This record gives sequence, C-alpha cells and structure tokens, in this order.
Amino acid sequence: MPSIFSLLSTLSLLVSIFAVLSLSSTSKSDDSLTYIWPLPSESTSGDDTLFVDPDLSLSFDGRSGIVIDGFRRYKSLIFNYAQKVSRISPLRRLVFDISVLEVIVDSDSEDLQLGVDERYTLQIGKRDARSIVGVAKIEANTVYGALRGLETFSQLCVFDYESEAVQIVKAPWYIRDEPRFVYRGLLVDSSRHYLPIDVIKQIIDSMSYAKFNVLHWHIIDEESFPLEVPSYPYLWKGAYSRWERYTVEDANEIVNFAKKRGIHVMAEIDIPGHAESWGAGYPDLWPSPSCREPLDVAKNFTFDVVSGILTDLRKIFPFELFHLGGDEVHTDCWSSTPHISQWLRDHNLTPKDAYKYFVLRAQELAISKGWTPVNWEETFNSFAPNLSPRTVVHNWLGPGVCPKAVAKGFRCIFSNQGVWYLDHLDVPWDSVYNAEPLEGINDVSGQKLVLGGEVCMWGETADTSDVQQTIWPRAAAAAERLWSRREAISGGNVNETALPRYKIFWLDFVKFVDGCLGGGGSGCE
Ligand code: CP6
Repeated sequence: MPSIFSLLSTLSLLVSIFAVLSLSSTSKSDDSLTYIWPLPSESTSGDDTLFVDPDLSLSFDGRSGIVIDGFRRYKSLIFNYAQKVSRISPLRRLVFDISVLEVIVDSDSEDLQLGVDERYTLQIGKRDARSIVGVAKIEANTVYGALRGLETFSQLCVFDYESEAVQIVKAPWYIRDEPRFVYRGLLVDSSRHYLPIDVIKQIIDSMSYAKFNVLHWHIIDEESFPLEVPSYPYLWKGAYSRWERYTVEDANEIVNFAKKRGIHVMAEIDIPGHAESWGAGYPDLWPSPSCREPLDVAKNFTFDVVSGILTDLRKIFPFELFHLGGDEVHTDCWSSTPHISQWLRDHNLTPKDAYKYFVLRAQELAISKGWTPVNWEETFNSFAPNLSPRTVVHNWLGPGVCPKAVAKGFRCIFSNQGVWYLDHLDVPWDSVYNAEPLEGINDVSGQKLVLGGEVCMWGETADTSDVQQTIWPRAAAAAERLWSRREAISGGNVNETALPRYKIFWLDFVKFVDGCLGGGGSGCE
C-alpha cells in the first residue's frame, strides 16, 4: 500500500506533465488543473482563483436527506487530501471565497424512477468585483439532479500544494448539464465470485463519480446462489458457504445505499440457462441429477419457484426494470432427459419452442408483479414476434442488435461484448470510449428507444481483490459516452479531447482505493 504522500507526489507530478485541456467555450486553455468527467453539456469559465473554506456549509431550502447526506459525502471527499496534508503543516488561510454551497431543488421528492430528471446548473464565482464573498450554487429540478451537480462541484475543487488549500480555478464557472441517456449501467456478478456488501457499496460509490445510474446486479448464476429467498428457504444452499450469502436485509441495504447516490439497482435472475445452482436446495429443478441445466421446463414446480423469487424480490427492488436473463440456453438436457422429452412430445414442442415457452411464461410472471422485463438478446434473436412489446432487449453478442430491436419497436440497452465487457482486459480505453450506442440507428424515433448502455464486469476472473481495478478506469470511458453530448465527444482526436481528463479521472482512483479500501479513510462511510 503506497502512502498517501507518495500518491500525492505522483499526482502533482502528473498534473504538471499533462497540460489539462480547457473545457470552457469562452476561455483560452491554460495549464491550471480543471477537469470534469464526464464532460458537461455546456460550460463557461474565466480567470479567477477562489479558495474553498474547509468549513464549507450547505444552504439548502429543502429537507431531503439525499441532498444533506450527499453534501456531507462530497465535503469529505473534497477535503480528504487537504486534511491529510494539513497534518504536516499548520498553515491555514484566514479568508475564503466560498464558505457556503447553496442547493436549490424544485421538489423534495426522493422518488427514483427511470428517466428521473438529472439536470442541474452550477454557478461558482465572486459575487461582484469588490466582494470577497463568493457564490457557489446548484439548481436542479430533483434531488438527483442536485447530486450530479455536487459531483461536478467536487471535481472542480482541487487541492493546491502552494497555498495548501482547496481551490477552484478558472472561476467564474457556469455549467448547465444533463445526461444523454437515461440508462447508464454497470453489471456486477456476485455468483462467480462472492462480493462482500462493503465491496458492492464501494463500487456503487465509485459509480457515482462517473455519473453512472444503474447497478445491474447479476446475483445468481450456475456457480452459486448467494441470495436469501424467504419463500424457498433452501435456495441459498447453493451459496459457496454460509459466509458468502446476502440476507434480505443485506439486499435492502444495498438498494438504499444506491438510492442515496441516485443509482437504481436492477436485479437479474438469469433463467432458464444460467441456473444450475438453484438445484442445490431443490434438486427437482434439475432435469436430472446428472443433467442440471437449463431448469426443468416440464414441471410446474419450476414456475412456482420463479414466481416465489419474483414475489420476494419485488419487495426488495423497487426499480421498474427486472432482468430475466435468457441467454446461452443449451437445451440438450431437455432432449436427453426422458420425462422432459416425453413432455415435449405431449405438447408438440421442439426444444426451441420450450425455450420460448419458458421465457414468455417468466415474462408474464414479472409483468404481473409490476415489472418491465429485460432479456438478453438471444430471446429477441430467437422469437422477437412473441416477446412482450414491453421487453427491453439487452444487447451483448456484438453490434447491430439494437438497430434491429428498435426497428421492431423494442427498447434496447447496448453492451457489445467486443468493447463493453470489462473482463476483456485487452480492450483499449479508446475502443471503450468510441463505442456508440446509436451506431446504425439514424431515425429519431428509433434513437429514442435506446435507453442507453451498460459495461459488464463478469465475475469469472475477478474477485473482491481486483474487481475495482478491473472496472476502473475503463468504465469511466463508457460513462462519458453515456452522459455527454455525442457531438461534443465524437469526431476529433480522443488523445486531445479526452485523454488528458481521462488520465486525471484515473488518478482520482485513489479516492476510493486509498480513501476507502485502504483502511476507512474519510472517503468511506
Ligand atoms: N454469464 C452469463 C456470462 C456471460 C453471459 N451471461 C458472458 C458470455 C460471454 C462473455 C462474457 C460473459 N459469463 N450469465 C452472456 C450475457 Cl465473453
């Protein structure tokens, strides 16, 4: 574990090496340290340097704990370095320009729905030419917009080693910002390797730094079933051990932790293919003890269990999208197991028909419980005309599926494995950055059906020891693609338009490695 001081000196060295490009549309670029990632829709800046009071206080017209707790978190991130450095030096300023951060929201509602308004404006400057009292103000329609503004504010606050104080350079700032896509996701997989709740929380925290807003929790797969399901209490016998499980309370805690950061949790149960672990508690779910997946399509018991899981999970996961998987279904066990092949003959079904029957029956169950179903693209590729029109098609196999899905009126999430699978370590950052969810979709009505995209951190080859450093920094490249305006980040040379800021985002990785993982610093609650 390098000390904070060596990390800080590396930071200052790199800061001087990489001249930072100006984000401003009005000021000349210079070498002072300003960066915002992802790039906001509009920003203007000037030439003033303002000092930020370590006793910065919040002026907030509402009561939402989301804003109040958010302010506390960001304040501790902003002054994290300052507090550590000030231990070696007693120097402190007497006068600060920014002592109050004003947050104004139209509504105090904490309702978190897909498409919730995340717009904000951020103004930072001296009140007038003579005044020493500056203004920092975030205005938003919702508390979640205010959170995005707080993130941007924190990125403009930079510790200066000369004055040993936190500064905002290139003030006055005026920023108006909004996301390009409503769905900006990251998949984590807690079945291949168990991820302790604290690690999932750290991932959620880090997502908020890049303005991601959906944690796709691939909870269960063939390897392990780590989640408690009260209706079928033996299911989590499929966990790796009793220590590698999530109680209902744990899952609630994750959902609430994410909500505090404006992040939805989309749960997945991947059926019928990736579900071998279900049979550890209920072997009747296997076609036979020697042929264990897909789940037995011929028994009503299978659908009773699916329904019980969905009923229990509905109480935990309020997000309107629920992922039912449906990928990589190999039906050999259905054909080779006598009671299932008999059932197929009795119902005059091919194995492919049975796959369709399973997925559609699961969709009906999810819809009846108030969910919108999401399915991996194989379901669309195999039987698009039969899918519920509400289905959100989740691309993964390659490019080209979202154009076909939206042409048929389906909504779509882009996750092309060639560029957005983070477990593919050989994909360079600029390929991640240049992947475009709307590629091949030229009509506006089709474009509107693309909800956004998601980077996937599959768990086979990463565990709690390295999952963060596998996700980051490349996930951030996708985050900018999903948040920032296409015209602003496409075309041009990424080595000039994005790389300098990307490198600094990457360095800021210390904010969760040192501040949080490394022994409970102030960045970690
Ligand atoms: N698990 C599940 C996986 C994958 C998928 N589903 C996967 C497939 C290919 C690659 C990476 C991941 N591990 N349940 C596909 C959606 Cl290269």
